[in-house]
Amino acid sequence: MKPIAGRSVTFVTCVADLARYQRLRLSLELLRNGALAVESDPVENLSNRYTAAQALNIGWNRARSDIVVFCHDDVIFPPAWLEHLQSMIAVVEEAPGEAPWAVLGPMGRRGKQFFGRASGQNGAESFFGPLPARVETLDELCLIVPRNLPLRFDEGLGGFHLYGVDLCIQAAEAGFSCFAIDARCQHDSETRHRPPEYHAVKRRLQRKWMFRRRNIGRSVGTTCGRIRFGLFEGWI
Ligand SMILES: [Mn+2]
Repeated sequence: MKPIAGRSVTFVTCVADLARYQRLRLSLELLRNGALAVESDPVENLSNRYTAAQALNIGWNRARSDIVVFCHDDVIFPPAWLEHLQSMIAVVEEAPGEAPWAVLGPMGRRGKQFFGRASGQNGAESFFGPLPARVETLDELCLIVPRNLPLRFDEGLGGFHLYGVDLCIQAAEAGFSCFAIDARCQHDSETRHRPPEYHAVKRRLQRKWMFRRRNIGRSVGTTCGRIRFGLFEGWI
């Protein structure tokens, strides 16, 4: 890969709410981008015609940058975010003995432990270090990938949940690493409850990985809870 300072970045967002997206867009315009070339590529989804995976794959497939950042439309980036990203990528790529990275994000989980840094609606910051940290899964609020990663979001899962968890599992199965990084963004998520759709997607994810896992264990920790892949887990 090129030195991080010379890489370009595209921000891809599945836009379900224009007011939220305007705030995100403003934060992207205010990013101090140094040597990085930055562009924003919203995928309009006001009428819900796409699932999250479909919308984000549209952006991934039309991106031409070195790095793609996928984020919720209710995320706001602080002005120095790209500088944090740049220094975290440098640390991850210089770490000895690690598999190449596939997915990075500001919040993730390994086993029972959270790793990352983010702030919520009230501005309260969560920090779980040390960072960067290798994780099993990352939260969908923000996912960072090399554009030429030979993977895509699984459009068979449907809905708007767990597509990042699935991408992290795909990455592990393909021999890549995923890391939580110290690159805080603000997530103005309104709800913490899991809608019925979450459980339907979770069952599809469990069925998908029940028998075809080689590198991941019998369960993964996610920022929404533990997902087990044992026989019958997908049906209960
Ligand atoms: Mn959100």
